[in-house]
Amino acid sequence: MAAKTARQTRKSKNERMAWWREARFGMFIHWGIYAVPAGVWKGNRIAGIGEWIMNRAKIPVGEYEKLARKFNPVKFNADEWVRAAKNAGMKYIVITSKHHDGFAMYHSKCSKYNIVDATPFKRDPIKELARACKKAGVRLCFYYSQKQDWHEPDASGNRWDWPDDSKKNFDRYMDEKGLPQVREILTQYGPIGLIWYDTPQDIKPAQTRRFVKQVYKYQPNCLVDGRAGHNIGDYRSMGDNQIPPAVVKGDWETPATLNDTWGFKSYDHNWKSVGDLLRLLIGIVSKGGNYLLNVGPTAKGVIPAPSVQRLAAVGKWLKVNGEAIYGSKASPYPYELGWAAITTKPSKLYLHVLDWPGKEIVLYGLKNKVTKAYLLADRKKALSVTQEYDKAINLHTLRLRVPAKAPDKIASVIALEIKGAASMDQALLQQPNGAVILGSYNGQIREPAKGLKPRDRLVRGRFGAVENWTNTKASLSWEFKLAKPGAYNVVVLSSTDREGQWLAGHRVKVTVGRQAVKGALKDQGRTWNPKAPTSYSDVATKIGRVSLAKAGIHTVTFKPEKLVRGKAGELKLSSIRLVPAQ
Ligand code: JFZ
Repeated sequence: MAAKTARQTRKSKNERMAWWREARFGMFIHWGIYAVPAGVWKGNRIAGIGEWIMNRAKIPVGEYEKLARKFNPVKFNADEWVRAAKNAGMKYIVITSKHHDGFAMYHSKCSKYNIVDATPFKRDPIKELARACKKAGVRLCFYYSQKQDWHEPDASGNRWDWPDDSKKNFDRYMDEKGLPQVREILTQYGPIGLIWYDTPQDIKPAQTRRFVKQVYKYQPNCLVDGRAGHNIGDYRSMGDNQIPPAVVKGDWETPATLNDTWGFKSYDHNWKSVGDLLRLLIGIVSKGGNYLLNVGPTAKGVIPAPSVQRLAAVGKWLKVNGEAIYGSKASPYPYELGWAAITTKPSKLYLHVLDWPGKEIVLYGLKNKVTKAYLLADRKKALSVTQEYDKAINLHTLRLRVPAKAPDKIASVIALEIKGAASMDQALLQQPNGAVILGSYNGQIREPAKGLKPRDRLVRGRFGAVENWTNTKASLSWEFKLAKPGAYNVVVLSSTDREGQWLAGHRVKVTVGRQAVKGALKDQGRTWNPKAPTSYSDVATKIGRVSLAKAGIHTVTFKPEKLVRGKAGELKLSSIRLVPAQ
């Protein structure tokens, strides 16, 4: 009567989520027999993510199966893998127990297509990993591809071997392989932190419910991710490498790559820098999420050295600054500051300074009294604090005396002890460095109520840009609070598409109060958009200069005047920036 016992011992949602909310940072491991071809099939480099090679190259099951015989990860060492995670400061590991290729990376009793029965390795690495995790105090979790299984005629995804969808009986697949395997991974390896289902595709609600119930039946306190399907699950999974532009309420997680693939590819060396990784971690946590960062071990069982090195550097930073990450909650600002990011705990605010201004740090908008301030890298030394309030423009200003040189090249964290829960000015504030960042995601869309076809309406894109500018009738506008009157350059940032392509020539108009500037978009420099996968960049165009005589609230409106058409797609507006013209 497992189900009955389960119901009796199930904790509340908050209790079940507690470890995960504390953890904030986990290791994803994509490991399978796709690491043998490692992105190359019959001498050709196959584009796309490595674990999809069977699908991308349309490899028949009979041929792909032979890879198992070549899979012999003799260098696999569970303790080393767990040490890499631990050194990085990661608190949980999510490993692919079975990916879309259908190959079980553990000893499955209901399918011979598994690492113990089908490879010369013959060991069960998951058993070894479970033991190593237990020893090190890291939570073990499993990825399981519930809907796609390219090895099975009744599951989804393999149309090159089995093109006729009408012959597929997914319930039969579930009963014979899907559900029994989920039972196995929940009963063979001790307590499991969470099950990471993926790509639900056209799964039916009843089928998703069966997969989710199967988890709770065997481990009532195990969590289920948000990709089980039909919004069932314990937390939300963002798209791959997708970071929301601002705080998102509720529990969520971003799965992310260290280079441009999940499963190992021999020729993908596009590693994110330690700085990028730390900014991503801080960015995600400051918006309320967890960061699940991937490694793709080789067919020999080794996590690539460039991954291990970068992870160790992240861990080194966390040793000093972990207090600001683990168990912390989102920023009280409804937008990104750019130069810094904020995380919070009861009566505490952590200011992660990304662009160190030297000597004095200024923060606008905090209404609470600050009772103490110190660097996490130098806790014993109190920083001197002054707080002012400008009644005329309703602006709170906090000043901190700090060392001239940043204690950390990438991110230095200042802890602020405050009275009560953080209370923040919700207006969009100019930043103390003078920058005014008007992100598209919090701009107000204005378009005619009539006369626009539904397909011509603006959309808020996944990475914060406002997209689908097919007409010149729509506009985007913001109100912001200016602290420093003066002259400002108006810069438009627009996004490339996923291939890094960008179209020049759109003529746009930006109105600031009663002043208007106009110009055509041209590429004057690109920066990688950290909210999006590696190939997306923001392209900057300075289109003019305005002069703002008065502090206080101002209105900015962006409107295209003439749109060009081309292969790279329509305009995607990321943000408007006002930059002090020295
Ligand atoms: C899926 C898998 O297909 C992939 O192989 C990898 O395991 C990844 C973590 O998840 O791919 C997805 C799933 C969802 C999105 C993008 C890729 N999404 O929502 O943007």
